[in-house]
Amino acid sequence: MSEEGKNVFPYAGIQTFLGREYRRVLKGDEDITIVGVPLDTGTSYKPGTRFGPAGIRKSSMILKFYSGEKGLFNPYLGNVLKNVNIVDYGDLEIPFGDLKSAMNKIYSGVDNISWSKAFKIFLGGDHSITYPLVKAIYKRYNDLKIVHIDAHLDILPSYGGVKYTHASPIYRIINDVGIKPDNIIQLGMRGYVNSVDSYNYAKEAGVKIYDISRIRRYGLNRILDEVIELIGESSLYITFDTDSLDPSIAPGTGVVEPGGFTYPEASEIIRRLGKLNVVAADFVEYSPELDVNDITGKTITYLILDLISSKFTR
Ligand SMILES: [Mn+2]
Repeated sequence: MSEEGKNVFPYAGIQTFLGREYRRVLKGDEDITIVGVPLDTGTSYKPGTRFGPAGIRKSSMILKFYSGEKGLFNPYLGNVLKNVNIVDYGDLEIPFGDLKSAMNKIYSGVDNISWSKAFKIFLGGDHSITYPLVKAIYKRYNDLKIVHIDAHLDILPSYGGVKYTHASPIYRIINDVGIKPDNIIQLGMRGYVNSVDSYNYAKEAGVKIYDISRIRRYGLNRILDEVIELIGESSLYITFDTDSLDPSIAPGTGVVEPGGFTYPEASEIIRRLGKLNVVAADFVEYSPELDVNDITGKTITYLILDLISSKFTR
């Protein structure tokens, strides 16, 4: 199978998502553009997500060998992503230590490439990046709805006096971007880290909250039927926090919470949402330095594949 000069093996060559082309100047023929957003200045706890995009690329490299024009094969789905043009844009250029400036750079960085109709996947980065990402996407899709998959509500007005943090993206999306709370659906909240004030704020504002206990009590598919009905034909943005997953399959994140989604649960959510009019997604809070044997990176890679294979398999 070896082809001379092509670095076909997964441990060889430059690391990009699935080993696909690194393309800094978009041409307009891309189906999917992968964009890294390396930042951890917004974290309130263990840092390291600035290495997230590189970590996901590294974890995805094992699939390089299988990921050519013929696409990938899955025993259940069959062939997927055949002739789907996936490119890796590399990372947005953003500073560390100056969160306000980082937010502006993320917004303008995405705005600069959003002429391209390609489906965009953003690799975080801590969750503060979702505010400028959504701001840029909303500019092009003003019917945008949000599905937020997370252990945490992320809806604090500020955290210890700091406005732009990974605890606040949903608050910023409502109050600074102007997305109506009832166009935001939250899945998977659990644990003891969420404050009663932020929960009450979200509830009263009209955010649709499906905590993980409710999802399990009523059944994932029944809840998803409801969620899919709420979204309808609208453009959809998915923001996926690594800590929505159970720590046993996702130790590589700063704020772990027991009792999270299993991979089959998260996969089912992502694959069903992938059939809607999803226009962009982010996968945030992956911290490779906290990972074990790339378990978390591999799980996120698979969820990204679940999303794009669901969306692009017709
Ligand atoms: Mn979060």
